[in-house]
Amino acid sequence: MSVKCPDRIRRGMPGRLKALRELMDCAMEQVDALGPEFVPEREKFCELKDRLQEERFHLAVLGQFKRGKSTLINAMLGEAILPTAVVPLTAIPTLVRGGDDMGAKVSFTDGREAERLRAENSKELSAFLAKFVTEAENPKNCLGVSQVEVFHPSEFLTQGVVLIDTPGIGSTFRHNTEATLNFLPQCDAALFVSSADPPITEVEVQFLQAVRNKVEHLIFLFNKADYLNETEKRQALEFFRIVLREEAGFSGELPVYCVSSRRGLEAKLSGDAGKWIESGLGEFEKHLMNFLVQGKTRMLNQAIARKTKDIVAGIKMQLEIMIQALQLPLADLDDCRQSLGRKLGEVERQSIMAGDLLEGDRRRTSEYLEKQAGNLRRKAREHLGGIMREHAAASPKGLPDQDALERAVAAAIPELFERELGEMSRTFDRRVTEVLQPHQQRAEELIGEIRRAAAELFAIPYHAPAARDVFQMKRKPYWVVHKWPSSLNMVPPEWMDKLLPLAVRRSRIMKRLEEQVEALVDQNVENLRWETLQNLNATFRQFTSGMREQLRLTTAATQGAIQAAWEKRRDQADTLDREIRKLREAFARFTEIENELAIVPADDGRD
Ligand SMILES: Nc1nc2c(ncn2[C@@H]2O[C@H](COP(=O)(O)OP(=O)(O)OP(=O)(O)O)[C@@H](O)[C@H]2O)c(=O)[nH]1
Ligand SMILES: [Mg+2]
Repeated sequence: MSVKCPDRIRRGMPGRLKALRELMDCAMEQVDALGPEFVPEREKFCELKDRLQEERFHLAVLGQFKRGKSTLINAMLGEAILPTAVVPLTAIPTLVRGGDDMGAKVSFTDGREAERLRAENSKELSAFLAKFVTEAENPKNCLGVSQVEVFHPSEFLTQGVVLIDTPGIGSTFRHNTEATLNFLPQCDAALFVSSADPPITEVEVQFLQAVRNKVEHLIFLFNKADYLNETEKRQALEFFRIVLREEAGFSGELPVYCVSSRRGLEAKLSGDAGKWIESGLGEFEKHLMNFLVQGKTRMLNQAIARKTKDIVAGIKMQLEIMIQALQLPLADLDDCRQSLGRKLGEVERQSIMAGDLLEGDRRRTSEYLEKQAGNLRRKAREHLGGIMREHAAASPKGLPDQDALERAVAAAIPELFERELGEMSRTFDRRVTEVLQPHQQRAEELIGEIRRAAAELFAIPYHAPAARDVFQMKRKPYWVVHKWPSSLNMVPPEWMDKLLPLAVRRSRIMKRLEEQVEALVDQNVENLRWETLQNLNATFRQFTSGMREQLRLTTAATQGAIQAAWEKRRDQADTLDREIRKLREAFARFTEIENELAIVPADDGRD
């Protein structure tokens, strides 16, 4: 369905448009009317609009087990969807997103087909989820679930927020804490849930110290307020704030909301607005909505408005070229065509050279990865070897208890490699961004050269292309639950072992164990190296094809404008005046759109 262009733009009236979306629809309607030369611009608008539509705000709910994280999400949804219990429960990170219907999708680590459910009601959905996300029904994630997505038509979610329910930290499943820490950089903000029973613990303080550097925006919730009277609430909150400042190292204004998720959920279920306010969640929700509108949405809208403006500037330039070309004598137009053709040939040669330099940088970055993998291998061997030696030293006769050792290694591996995965990804993110930056600049210069050459030939103003976003390393989401190989294949002692002197026996056992640990290290490092290499290559591939496409589009747009004008001159000499008038009108409308884009409201008019 085509959306109509706002009247004031049709009529050329200035005015303040409310929504960026509306402006983009308007620009699309205009390019449609201009004809097939502008199909690539239309596609670019569509792509930006999809991004605007799909961009999601990742809001993680973090905290120690049993603080009420899942109950809080249920209260915000207004239905008991996520399983909650009095024992440590949520074992798999669960993404809750907006959808037309209620349902879920469960993905698995081995790539087998995802299980899906379209639920009739919250009870059915909750029972389905319990089978996969709870420690009770899916102990130690024996079903190999990698991620669970829940879809819900709640108004809050359709605003573009994805709530992420995380496994509680500090439970007996230690690698859950590492996994949670590693996915933090991908969260746009987090809600940290604590409560008075017991008061904030050492584990929470340590966790918060780590979170502080990884998540830019944190909002604190002090849950289960219904257990406390007013005086106790004040005391508990004061204590919580002191710990946040003095132990966890936070400073400045600390947004702490005292809430009762249980009461909030009851209020939503019974439709009691007063009780919802009393639960403290009303005020918290208001704060959150404000924060969302002012934070990410504003940044995203501004970025999209900038890009839209850039496309509009390109369109205007094409229109100017066409207008000029339609007015030039045919012989001059031919000269311009040839000069531009020569310039484009030159830019093409330079872009091939730039491609070779980029390939060199890709190779150097892969070599750097190999070096990193080597360091990690050494580090992991030392760490696990240390555990092995500790066991040997602590056991009678220096012969390690192989079962106990296997358990210790199995516990240490996910912890070590989850942390290293996070470290390695962060190092690579930085490195790849640094390496690609000059290439990006060079590509932009080449695009600028084409535009400048056309502008000079046709004596029209030159519009520099807007700088693109910083290109970043592609990667899989951290919340994918990794399966780190961690079991030692114990070699049973040979009969002759028993006959050997103790020292020889000990040395034989230790050697076998060392070989086993090395094999495990190699296997895990190889997994990590392989995954990072795939991401690295994918990033460079996408960067190269993206830049080539940009150059191709700029070339095609400039040449296309001249070619279209040339053909019109040849075939429709009698209607030239009408054509020029039409193009000038279009030019004026795009100028209007450009002006409106400059004042696009940051909140996209969602209020
Ligand atoms: N009184 C009271 N109990 C609550 C409140 N919020 C949650 N609970 C209870 O606390 C228990 C734990 O709640 P969950 O939502 O499962 O906690 P969680 O943080 O998701 O726990 P894990 O998934 O194990 O990390 C449940 O019995 C809830 O009913 C609250 O505001 N007040
Ligand atoms: Mg939970």
